[in-house]
Amino acid sequence: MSIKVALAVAPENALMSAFVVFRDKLEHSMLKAAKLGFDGVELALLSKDQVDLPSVKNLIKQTGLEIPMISTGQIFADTGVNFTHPEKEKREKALKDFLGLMEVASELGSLINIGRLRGTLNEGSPSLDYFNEYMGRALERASALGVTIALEPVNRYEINFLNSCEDTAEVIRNLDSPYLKMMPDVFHMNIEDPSIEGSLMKYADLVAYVHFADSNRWAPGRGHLDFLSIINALKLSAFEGYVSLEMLPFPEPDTAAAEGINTIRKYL
Ligand code: LER
Ligand code: MN
Repeated sequence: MSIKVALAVAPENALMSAFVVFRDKLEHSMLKAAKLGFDGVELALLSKDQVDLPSVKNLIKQTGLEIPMISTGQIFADTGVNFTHPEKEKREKALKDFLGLMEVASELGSLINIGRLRGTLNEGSPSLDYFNEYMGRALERASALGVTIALEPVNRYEINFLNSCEDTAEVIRNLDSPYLKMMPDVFHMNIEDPSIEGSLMKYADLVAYVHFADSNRWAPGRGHLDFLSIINALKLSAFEGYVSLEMLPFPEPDTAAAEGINTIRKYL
């Protein structure tokens, strides 16, 4: 497998905080993505009840697309539950919903991400212990199901820990599980990392999946990130996997998707 390209999509009732290009019936999104030349779609989900597995499997057959990633930020965005929440009930709810989506990932052969769902570190609370406990429980299930969790560094304006690839790599190495990898997002890296290309190469052994958006979170080509150089760094580090366009649907979804894939394909 070389480098493949996915598009982030969500069901039509998805929250506005989902950074997806198509917010539509999965069938419509997948048919459009296939026509534009994507290899897969990343599904942003809130709960496993949103997915009718037999019909998704049919769509995979019909379109030839893969579903390489189930993203889980909406679990947090919907009700604020997360792995470090001071209330146990909210931490348990975050884990329960996450494990439900992990079953979907297992059925579809997808990775699953943890971004905002990890929560924040709160002074005077054992939030780091909570994080380690809930990550440990998530990883136990991941190993039983054979699903890889991709931990995403997210910039400081959205979350207060694991902002850079360096921080995230250290935590991944400490948790020491073959089912835990990293999902760098070049939008966040542009804020947090000393060098996007440098980090992609330095942590190549951990990188399982990469989010692409330009510096302004519009389609690659609309901002000032150098995607030729970023893609060359991935190639130099022998990256094999998906880069996924997780970006704002501007100026409107069809244009964003088409521009994004055209820019990326030119450099691949
Ligand atoms: C999610 O993948 C992401 O990149 C976050 O910025 C969402 O807050
Ligand atoms: Mn992202």
